[in-house]
Amino acid sequence: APPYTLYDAAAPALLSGETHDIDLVVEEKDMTVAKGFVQHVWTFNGTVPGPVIRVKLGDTVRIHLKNPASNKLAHSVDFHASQVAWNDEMTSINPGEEKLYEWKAEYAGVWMYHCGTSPALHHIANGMYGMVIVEPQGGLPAVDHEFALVQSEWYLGPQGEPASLTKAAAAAPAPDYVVFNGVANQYKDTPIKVETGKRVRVFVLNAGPSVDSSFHVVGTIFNTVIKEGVALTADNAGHYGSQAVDLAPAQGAIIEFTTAEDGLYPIVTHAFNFVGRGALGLFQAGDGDPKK
Ligand SMILES: [Cu+2]
Repeated sequence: APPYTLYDAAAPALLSGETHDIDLVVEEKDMTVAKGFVQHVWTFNGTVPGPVIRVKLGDTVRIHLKNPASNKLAHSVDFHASQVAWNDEMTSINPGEEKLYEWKAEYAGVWMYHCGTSPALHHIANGMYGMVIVEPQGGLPAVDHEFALVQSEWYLGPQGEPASLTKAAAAAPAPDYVVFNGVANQYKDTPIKVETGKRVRVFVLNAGPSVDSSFHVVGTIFNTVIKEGVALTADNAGHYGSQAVDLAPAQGAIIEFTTAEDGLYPIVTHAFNFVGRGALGLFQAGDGDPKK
């Protein structure tokens, strides 16, 4: 298997303007999803997850979904940030077709998008998902670092073939890997660098398809958690904090914390059976060495 491609964890900047024309091109391709394992994945714009789309409340988003003739399967897209009829914008298109899916960002938050073509379980399990960030009224306050992390599962099929629908469909799903941004352990191999004592914001989404996340960053306390429209903010009168954020499949959150000293701060789901199966990354504060 070729080496995997690192997925940049930095959150993209807010798109400028009020109307956004965005191409989502479906690409069916090989991808190294963990060291030694290649799957024939289905993607939006060639990556798993697909691109992070960041807009603000009130914006109009015009998604141009394209399914090139070189693909083998029908595909579609479902934006959870939109309010549209399922049998209108979300219908599937065949190879060689394209369609426009226009929606208005009417609610702020961290949202999932995914292919909904039957069996949607397989299209999600094989890579067709991504994150939408809708900034709230007045925008998000400035912080020092912003990242986007999408948790998801891999149910490996044979080398070079799509993920296993049979394994994904098990009543008690047992993924081979649970990963952040598509690849097992990539941020353990290449830690995400932050400055010590600076404010870090992470947009987190659990794309599933089926396993819950308990998102936790070892050695930190979240002083801000905005999850599914419910907000814990750093200025709360009782000075409450949060240690782990439970995200069922398709739920998202904005979390914020600071690192107390130079060192390493593991990124995990505290559903700990998955930490040894790919769900481990690192934030590195400063040079990573607390002793210096
Ligand atoms: Cu699809």
